[in-house]
Amino acid sequence: MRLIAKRLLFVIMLMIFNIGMAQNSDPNIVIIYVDDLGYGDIGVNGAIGVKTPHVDALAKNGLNFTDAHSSSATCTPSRYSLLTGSYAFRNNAAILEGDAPLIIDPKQETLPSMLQKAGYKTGVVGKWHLGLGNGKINWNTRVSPGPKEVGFDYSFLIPATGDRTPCVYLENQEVVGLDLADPITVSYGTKIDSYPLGREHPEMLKMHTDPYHQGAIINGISRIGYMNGGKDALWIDEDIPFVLTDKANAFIEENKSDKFFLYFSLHDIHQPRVANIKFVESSTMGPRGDVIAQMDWCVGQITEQLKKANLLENTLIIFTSDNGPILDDGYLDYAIELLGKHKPAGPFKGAKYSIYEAGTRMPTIVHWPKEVKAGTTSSALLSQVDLFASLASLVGEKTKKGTAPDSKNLINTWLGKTQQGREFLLEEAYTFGLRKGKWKYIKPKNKAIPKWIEDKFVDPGFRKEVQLFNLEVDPSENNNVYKEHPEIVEIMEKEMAKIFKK
Ligand code: NG6
Ligand code: CA
Repeated sequence: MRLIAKRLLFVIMLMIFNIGMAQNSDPNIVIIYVDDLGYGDIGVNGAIGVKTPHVDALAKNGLNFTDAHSSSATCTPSRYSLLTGSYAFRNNAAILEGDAPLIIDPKQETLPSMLQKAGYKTGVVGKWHLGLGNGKINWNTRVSPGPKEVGFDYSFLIPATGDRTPCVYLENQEVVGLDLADPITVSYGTKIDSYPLGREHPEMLKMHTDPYHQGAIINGISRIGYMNGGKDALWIDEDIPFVLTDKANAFIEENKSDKFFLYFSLHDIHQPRVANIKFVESSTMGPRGDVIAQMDWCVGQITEQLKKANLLENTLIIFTSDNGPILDDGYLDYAIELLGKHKPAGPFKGAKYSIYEAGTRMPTIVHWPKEVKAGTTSSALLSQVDLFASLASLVGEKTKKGTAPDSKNLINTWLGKTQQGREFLLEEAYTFGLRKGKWKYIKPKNKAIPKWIEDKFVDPGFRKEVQLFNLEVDPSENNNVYKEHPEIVEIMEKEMAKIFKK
């Protein structure tokens, strides 16, 4: 009897120990989400005009992917898919103005709320661009719903983009440094009392712009949208990377004894591209290169902070971008003129907004010394939409039925344990692309394209005929072979119909 009791005690102790171990061994998770960074913009992928030693170090000590994709060629849709595991088209997610309502339903499970269930402290620092509130936003009180309501315990946000009003930070959904005697109003479309406008005061501008960015002038830069009030709360563009990095590091410091998930969503290298004086002329490409160097510095700061807290070994860092590179997105910063031999998209065709590969094929590095072999590469076909199900599996969470409908558990691929990626991969732009192995199918344009895109990019990716490319022999999508391979076109169209019907 005593022996049985002893054995039982031993088994119970073993179980307790195991549970403790399992909890302790869950990694911290940090997604470093860069804005508009192209496949070829980092050293390990062949960058010429700028050095990125900190990002390269992540690759050297981790796993670098050559065929990993954001789910869309623009920001809001990619972020929506990342956080919900659902394709953006299912919710008509498109680039949002700075006063748009939140596009994630607070009732639905999200990547951060799933991780909360698994015991993680969750935080978002940086660019949001998923909308806030329910309609008309009052910026002078707590803005809700927002990150908290969709699963982030902590938030420090740039509400939309650097080139859109309001130009203020929100911490836990309240404007930072707001003087209530100087309340904020914001408007898109309807003219309101506003800071001086770019279109009326070009002499006040640091950088000239296209006609779409000639609204409120703040810090010498004119933006999309009107804004009034909130003088004490205005951000200084040149300080944004430092402010965000400090907040991200503070989040790590505060949560170092818990498991945490940090979604560090850098504003760089989105426009307006104005580097801090510390980084001016740190590249040979002018402002666009300088803000890549600045972004690289931020990455170094985060890894340094994790190292200092003794957490680097067991932190899963996923470094990637929301959409492809863009040289001229409205502000005159000589990115085209100063490019030299640097290839922002690497060998791929297209750019931000484009359905060609460069629109969604992202620089993607996974770093987790405890689990991921250093200095490896993977050519597996992967989409960011899969991070939801993959991370759920990693932390042992089941997702509710109907949650993350497009997300596949490919955790072993993300960690380099297999090279087996997706069979099919959807790419969203102003039309749709579908990948299967070496094949890339492009559906003829099916959506109205905003006039400014039509004006600026005569991208044949938007044309009306079917396109099919064999990326193995034609990685830059120059030779349309759809007539030679009707059988592949058929497979692709069938699969696409299935995705749309789901
Ligand atoms: C576009 C802006 C562009 C950029 C983009 C969002 C115009 C003409 N252009 O609407 O400047 O802000 O939105 O970029 O309005 S993204 O990376 O957040 O998708
Ligand atoms: Ca972007």
